[in-house]
Amino acid sequence: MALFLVLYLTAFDGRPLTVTLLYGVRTFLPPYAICKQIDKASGCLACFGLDFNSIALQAGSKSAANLAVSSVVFCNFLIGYRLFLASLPPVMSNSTSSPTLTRSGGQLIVDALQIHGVDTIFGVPGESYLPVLDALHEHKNNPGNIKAPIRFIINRQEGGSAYMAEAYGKLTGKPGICFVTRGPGATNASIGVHTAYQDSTPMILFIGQVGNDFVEREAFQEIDYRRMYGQMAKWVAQIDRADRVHEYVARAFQVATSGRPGPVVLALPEDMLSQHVALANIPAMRHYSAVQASASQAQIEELSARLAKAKRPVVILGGGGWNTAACNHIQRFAEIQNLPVACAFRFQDLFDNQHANYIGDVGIGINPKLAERIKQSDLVIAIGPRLGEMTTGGYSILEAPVPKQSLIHIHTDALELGRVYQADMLINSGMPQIAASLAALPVLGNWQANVEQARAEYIANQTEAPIFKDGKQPLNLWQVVQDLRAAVPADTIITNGAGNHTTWAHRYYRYGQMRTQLAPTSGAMGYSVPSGVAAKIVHPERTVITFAGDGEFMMNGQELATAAQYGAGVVVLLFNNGMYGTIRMHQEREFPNRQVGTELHNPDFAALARAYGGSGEVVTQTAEFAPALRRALAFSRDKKLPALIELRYDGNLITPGATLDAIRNVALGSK
Ligand SMILES: Cc1ncc(C[n+]2csc(CCOP(=O)(O)OP(=O)(O)O)c2C)c(N)n1
Ligand SMILES: [Mg+2]
Repeated sequence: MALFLVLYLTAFDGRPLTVTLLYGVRTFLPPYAICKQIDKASGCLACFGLDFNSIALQAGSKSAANLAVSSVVFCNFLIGYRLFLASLPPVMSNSTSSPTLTRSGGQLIVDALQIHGVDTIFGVPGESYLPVLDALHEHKNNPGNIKAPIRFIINRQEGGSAYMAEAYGKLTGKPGICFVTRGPGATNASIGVHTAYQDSTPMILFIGQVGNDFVEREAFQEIDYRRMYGQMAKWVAQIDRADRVHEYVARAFQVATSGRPGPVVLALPEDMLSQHVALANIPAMRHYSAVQASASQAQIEELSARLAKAKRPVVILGGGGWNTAACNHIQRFAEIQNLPVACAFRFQDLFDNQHANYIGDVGIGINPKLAERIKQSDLVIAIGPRLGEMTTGGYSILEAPVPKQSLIHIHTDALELGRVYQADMLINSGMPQIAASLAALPVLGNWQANVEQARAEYIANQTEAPIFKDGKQPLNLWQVVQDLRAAVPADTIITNGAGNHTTWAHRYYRYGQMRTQLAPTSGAMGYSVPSGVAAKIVHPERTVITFAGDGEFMMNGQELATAAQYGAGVVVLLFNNGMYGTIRMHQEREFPNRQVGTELHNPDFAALARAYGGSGEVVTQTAEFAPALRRALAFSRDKKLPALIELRYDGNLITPGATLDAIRNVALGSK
């Protein structure tokens, strides 16, 4: 027995492996994957002919009773030995099949995700992060995880993955998680990271990376992600040691969700993912806890005093970091004070569009009356928006850097305050914090007349689009949106990317509660389909409608395969005008009659949707739309597959108010 013990302790890198020798010891150890390790290690010992029980028996060692006693003594020794090991510095090995009681870098990543409550990952696999994939397999097959399984949604292009993760972040307020491979995977994913940055969406992108042994040689697919993502992520880091995985991942969640939410990028060198860390040396980890600032009492009092004096105040909502409670508080604030509320570009769902105090969105194609109202306002209270180019009409509705109006700018990020606008008051606060404070204010005034007039102007701006008024167009897109509004429930999620067709949603649809709109403020094409599919995966019970352009759809239409694979019955309205319409519009305005690079020869979209297993229809007449929509809604609901309706219309109908011909003629007239 003693000989065996010496042999055993010296033949291996001793450490907790000793524990694994006795099958019976399993019961003394914590549950989770450790038992698997024990089984694995025991199996390994058996391979070496060192299975304790069998050796003992083969050696004819006394009786079974003696064996049991020896086992208990041995066991006590091992527990003490293990405590001793816990006091040693980390032990790491690069072996992928370490027989010690360890976790690999890949396993630690998945452990960390589980601790932080991740339920869904979007990604495209790569050989650069195989240990993570294997850890996901282990996780999936661990009976202890049945209540909290992590779904790995496999995409068809990393742009789709990153967009889906971004959409997940928007929908849930939790970081969207995306895994991609090095070089090509990372470059494909960049569009989603940029979108998350501009849209202030929490997201974490994990990228497989070249091993540290080859780094900086421009090894296969090597990129330095700190430099590549430096400008479009809140934080970019590379985890070089497996024993620091938990520290890095905890910080990633913390950074992605605190202050102004945004994307974090973590690179995972291959060798780190295969390193094993002794269990005793894995640091403990707590669930992240997002941190937001709050306005001081003095600031709330000053804001109140300014509001009480204002004659024509306007509230503009926008930015990241909102939740339903914050939206409800702002609604309460607006009702108590009777204030007009507008929403920034593509943040239209922060305030119920049906509410009497909602007066429209401040973005591309803004209602001119609303633009004028903001210009003439004597107090703009901007709660959350960055006040970027799109929300300020190119820094004209609010002149930069010192606006004519009195401005109170409230933002989650101290660095955003005063970046462009030198406001009268700058308040650094999270949205839930400021919203709760504002909802608790006593009545400071009543701007009922302003609200009623502004609301009337909003509604007037939603009546039939001028280009359809003559009734000559076979397919009236304004009527399409009216039919859509009538057919879908208030919690329907509407998604879109970029292009002129998005105006039909932004201007004529009425968004309901928070997170009924998924649209990139970054103006990125290709977002419509992945965000729609992600929305349906996150909320299978809700209706999801995607507004896609014929150009825009083709950038990530392949994700309909993902929709089919995961039973995501999204309904796609495909606006086919045979061109990159927005660019053509700008072309005619700037260089009339000199069209180049904007014409599209399209595939049969309906047949394409059917090829993915979905349904596909073409609509060319207004009256065809409502029944086609009913069929699409029923198909997507019953079959849990995507349904596509191609809206084929005259490309001349470029905006609700002007045709391409009209834009060209104006441009020619001014030349
Ligand atoms: C990824 C990306 N590439 C290019 C652009 C520039 N861009 C903006 S809108 C647009 C055309 C969109 O065409 P389509 O989807 O057909 O919509 P339409 O304007 O015709 O309604 C282009 C090319 C962009 N915003 N994003
Ligand atoms: Mg188009």
